[in-house]
Amino acid sequence: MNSSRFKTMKKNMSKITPVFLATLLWGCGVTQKNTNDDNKVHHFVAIKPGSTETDIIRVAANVTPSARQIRWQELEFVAFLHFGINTFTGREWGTGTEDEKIFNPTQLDARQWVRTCKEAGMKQVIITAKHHDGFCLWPTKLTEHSVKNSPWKDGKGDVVKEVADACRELGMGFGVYLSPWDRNSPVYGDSPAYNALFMGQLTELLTQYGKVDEVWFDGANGEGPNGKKQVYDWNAYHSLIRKLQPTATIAIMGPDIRWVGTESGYGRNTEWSVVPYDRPDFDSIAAASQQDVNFVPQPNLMNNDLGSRAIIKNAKGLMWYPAETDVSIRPGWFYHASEDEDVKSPEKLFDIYFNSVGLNGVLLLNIPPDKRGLIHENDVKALQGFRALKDKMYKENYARGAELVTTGKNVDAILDGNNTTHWTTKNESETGSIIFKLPAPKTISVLSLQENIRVGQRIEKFSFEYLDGTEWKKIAEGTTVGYKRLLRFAPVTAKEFRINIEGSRLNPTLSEVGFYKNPLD
Ligand code: FUL
Repeated sequence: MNSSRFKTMKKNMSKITPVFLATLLWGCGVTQKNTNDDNKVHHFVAIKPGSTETDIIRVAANVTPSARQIRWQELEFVAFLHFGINTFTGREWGTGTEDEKIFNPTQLDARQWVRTCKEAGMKQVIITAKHHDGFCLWPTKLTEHSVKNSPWKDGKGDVVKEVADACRELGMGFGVYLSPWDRNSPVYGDSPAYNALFMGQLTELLTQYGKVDEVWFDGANGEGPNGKKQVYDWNAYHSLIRKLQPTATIAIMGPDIRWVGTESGYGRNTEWSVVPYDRPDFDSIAAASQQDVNFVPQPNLMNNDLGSRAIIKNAKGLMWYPAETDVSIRPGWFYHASEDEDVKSPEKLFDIYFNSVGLNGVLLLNIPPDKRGLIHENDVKALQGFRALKDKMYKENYARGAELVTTGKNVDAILDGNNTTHWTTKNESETGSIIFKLPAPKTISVLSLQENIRVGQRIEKFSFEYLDGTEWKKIAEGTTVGYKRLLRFAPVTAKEFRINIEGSRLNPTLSEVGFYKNPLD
């Protein structure tokens, strides 16, 4: 890990409150029903007592994502929209005592938000329906602290509805962020009463706005040692979501998607989507024949290694729990005019893209609408610049048209544009290679690899070479691939390239391969 990344992790760790940590350590139980077509649960697997390391690796290689996790992973790039009372106070964490009257966007246009996101290449947006300050962006019946008591649209407006409608109109996924920590609610800390209120808020959000594709539960909680102690009923929240919106993914304090562990936009070089899960009552739960399984996510999400052999060899169970990399386009999560000149450049966003989507993650990029209720011109410009870089890079896949020579089988699958078909090795081989003989020499500087995650995540070590005369020379190497791995390197001009899979958990797969030229070379 480079030192600046380490600094970012440390900075973020200092923001993690004890309550957040305790919540993470406690974990979140959920009853999850399998939604895979084949009617077998493969995203939670119990390790039988007495299993050897070889047995565990075999199990790990066969853990696969649920249908909702596959849908989410394929989105690749999702927008976060932090908007609310903080937009009007300049705070990042509101106190909960703000007057509803200060919420007054003058030109709010949710279509502009969603269109901007779509044009940037995003596939889904997540709106902060309620942040820690408790102010609700929809006219909830459950508190007075909402848009209905603001001057915006004479209290008749509903931001959540406008965003949901715009998403439907523009063919984008729609998700809600609902902060469990609520600094306004008088019943926060009276656990049963607040849990009932929270379930009521969830019910409103999940029944009044059509299809909801993601529910994002933040783990942050800034209550100090003398603060209110709310015991969240995660189990009940999760079950309610499964009932009301069965296809929605539940992120962060939930079973489907894990926080990558930083808010920098930079994931791990080795990123496993298969991680351990353990809980004390695991045995009795596993006895439920894996049809309904409670689980607790592996707690130390900021560790550098979550899923290597050294980690999983002691696991009691394994689960598919992929990483989401969240970061803001500005220094803050909410809009502050003072940060208008600090919007991340297209080049920085491109770098983040390689370090999130290109490291087996989904990039959740926050774009905070401003006081007018519009995405600021500077942010729009940065997103357009990013999109242009990405389009330029992906315009031509230089691997297309190559003659392919392999030690494995079904090699044409890697260039068929379909990530559900794949190349693999023969017999039980955990290693293999593919040679690409291009029709003419080409200059490339980016390699894109994809595993077929429907089969699992297996590759542990790979390298990439080019033929220099009669000698193969190494260009790049890596460990995990997962859904997508992008590697950048100094431009190389050659006619023949070779991918070597040097280590894998059972037979490796490759569903798609791309050779590209980085527009920033
Ligand atoms: C954190 C929150 O405290 C921030 O305000 C922001 O919402 C971020 C996405 O998550 O935990």
